[in-house]
Amino acid sequence: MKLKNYLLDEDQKSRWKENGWIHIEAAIDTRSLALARSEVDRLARTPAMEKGLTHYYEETHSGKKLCRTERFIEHSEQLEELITTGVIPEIASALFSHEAVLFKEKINYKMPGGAGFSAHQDATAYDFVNHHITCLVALDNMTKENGCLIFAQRPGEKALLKTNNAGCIDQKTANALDWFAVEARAGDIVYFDSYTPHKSGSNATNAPRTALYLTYNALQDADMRATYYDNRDRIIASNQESRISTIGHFKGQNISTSSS
Ligand SMILES: O=C(O)CCC(=O)C(=O)O
Repeated sequence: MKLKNYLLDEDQKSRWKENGWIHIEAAIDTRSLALARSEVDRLARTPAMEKGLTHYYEETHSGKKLCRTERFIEHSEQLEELITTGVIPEIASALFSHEAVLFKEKINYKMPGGAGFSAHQDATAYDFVNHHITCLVALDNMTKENGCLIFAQRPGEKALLKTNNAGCIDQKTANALDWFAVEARAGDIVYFDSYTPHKSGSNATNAPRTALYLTYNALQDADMRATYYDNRDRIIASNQESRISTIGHFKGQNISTSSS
């Protein structure tokens, strides 16, 4: 899978340092975008697998819909190549100043009527390593109407904001932040740090808003993907946990999981 050759310029590096996120427009060429979309469609139709492909569903105004698929690189050579080789992990490595390794990968479908996410910092959701960077790959245009990401300024490079019982940013703290929506076009990528506060709205349009979220950590902190997913398996199996994450940031209703 080919990406346009892309290197971070000085302006992007300083915006990353200042804000903890950067938006790179048209990073993925049309052919690769079409291939990624068709692989995502295929994965969405592929049955969940024990210790493998995991699907999560939510109840929407038009019935039960797929909201997330995780742990899929073993089931798509094309997506594995996009996610683990070439420009996407190379930029993550540049942002870490160390070689990056994949921590987890997910597809958020945000179907029509699909729910948004409460204000949170990913650092509260991811165990095992304390610093992650996520690359969002927009497979559809992401707009305010269909629930694009909305960022706020980090309180400090590695500072955590006050949380509520669900592990999300407490309401009063969230209300005091300045939020700005980052709209993106299909083929754009957006990197954000695990300490960057973010949230999103629901999808009020009639079309899905599909995006890949590829989360990396510095390899020098260990390769924890297998451990992370083994732990998720245990949580899901032990208490029928139906949250899509270790924190309760997803606002969807009647969440259900199928991993086997
Ligand atoms: O896809 C979205 O709208 C936001 C996703 C998000 O913040 C997350 O999955 O942690």
